[in-house]
Amino acid sequence: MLETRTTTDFYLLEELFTDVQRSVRDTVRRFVDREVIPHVGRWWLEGRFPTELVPRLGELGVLGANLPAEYGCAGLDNVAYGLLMHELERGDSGIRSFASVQGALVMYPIYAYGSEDQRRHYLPRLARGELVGCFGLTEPTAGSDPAAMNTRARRTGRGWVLNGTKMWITNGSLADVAVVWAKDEEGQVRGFLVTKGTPGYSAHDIHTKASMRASVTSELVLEEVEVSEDHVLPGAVGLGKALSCLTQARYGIAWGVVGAAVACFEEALAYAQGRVAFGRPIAATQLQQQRLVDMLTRITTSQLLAYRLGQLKDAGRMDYTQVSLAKRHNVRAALEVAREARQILGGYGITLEYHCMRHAANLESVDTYEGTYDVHTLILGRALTGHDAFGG
Ligand code: TGC
Ligand code: FAD
Repeated sequence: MLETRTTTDFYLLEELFTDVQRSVRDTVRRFVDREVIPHVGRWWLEGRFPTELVPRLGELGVLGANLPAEYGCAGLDNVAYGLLMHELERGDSGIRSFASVQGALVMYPIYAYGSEDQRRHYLPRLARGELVGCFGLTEPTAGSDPAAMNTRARRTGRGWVLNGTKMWITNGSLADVAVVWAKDEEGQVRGFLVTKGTPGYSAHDIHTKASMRASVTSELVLEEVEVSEDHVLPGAVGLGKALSCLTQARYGIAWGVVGAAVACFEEALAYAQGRVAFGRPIAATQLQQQRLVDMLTRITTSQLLAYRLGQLKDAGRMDYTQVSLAKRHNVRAALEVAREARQILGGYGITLEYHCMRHAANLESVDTYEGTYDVHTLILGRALTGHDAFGG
């Protein structure tokens, strides 16, 4: 019989990883085993994101880990970055979301579209976890179609005035700095940095979530918020710039969700071996073996997609439709694995003493955010056929 770790590395990807990639993965794995997994069920039940972990995430170098060392980041390659996302989400999707938002949706746009002063000011502090960021694109009436946003930016003699509402914003009320997307008077989308305490800016948490409970999700309200010219991201002009940040976050998600799936699979396999029904372990029944084989197939397929995507990203050859395919496939595969694991655990599977139900509930959000399964279908459909089916 195969060892569990080997089982979840069925195609021996371990052999392809460099020493640095393995070492990064193992460091984050130990952290998650010791500091996340023993407590996360309680945080989830309490509906609390563990802010005490933020400095630890900074020390570990996971925040903006694939951005350059000259800005205080770890400067990792994208496979190492993917492996650490995998480990964080093996703990909980909410912990991975915190790191995804901070790195891919806040640090990346400052790095890619900010001024040199903005980079030097924000990136080292965000990397250390001294500052927290959030990313405000979605609105109450514009999620899948961000081009329909209503948030407006009006130019004044001294800078800009922002008005609007953003919805479902991860880290919203925790954030010291929000990357806010708004349309200017010509209808051009632009990115702004709004700092906590700016008059007219407030964040209100959403408390009724039955998913992503160990994560802060907020509404942002902007009422006549004045920002000076040095709070504008000079290169962030056009919707494509906002969408390019999503590509970075979706890349991390394609890796991360495999970690959640592995956690569920390992739990289900161990449970099936020990649980006896009708005088034999349920692992000895054909039905449960089929479930386990389907789960392993989904995990292995997802691992291969993520790894190859990482190679393409490191080679500068990844395009956003490839990211859509991996995000769409891997999240749905992980969700199916979590649901199957929950079935194998029977009644015990619905409790927070086990992990699969929490992962399944979280993955419902992951399937929706960063482009729903449907939206990625339409992105890929358009790329394949040349026909834009978003409106039809
Ligand atoms: P469209 O014409 O497709 O695009 C406008 C311009 O942008 C380019 N582009 C991209 N560039 C880089 N990365 C991408 N992913 C890109 N997608 C498009 C595109 O080539 C075009 O460039 P140009 O030069 O021709 O102008 O614009 P559209 O309005 O038709 O867009 C449709 C659609 C569906 C593709 C897009 O709006 C979309 O992806 N919608 C989903 C929205 C979404 O994912 N929101 C996520 C919000 S953030 C979040 O959920 C955080 S969750 C927490 C966590 O991450 O952990
Ligand atoms: P809608 O766009 O209203 O979609 C509703 C349904 O209609 C979906 O099934 C969708 O697939 C379908 N649909 C939409 N368009 C079409 C079409 N053309 N054809 C067929 N079907 C269609 N956003 C941020 O900006 N920053 C964040 O940090 C952030 N964090 C989030 C955290 C959580 C926990 C959640 C749940 C969401 C978060 N979001 C964030 C928002 C997220 O990106 C949106 O929820 C997502 O993009 C979908 O938008 P929507 O909820 O408005 O759904």
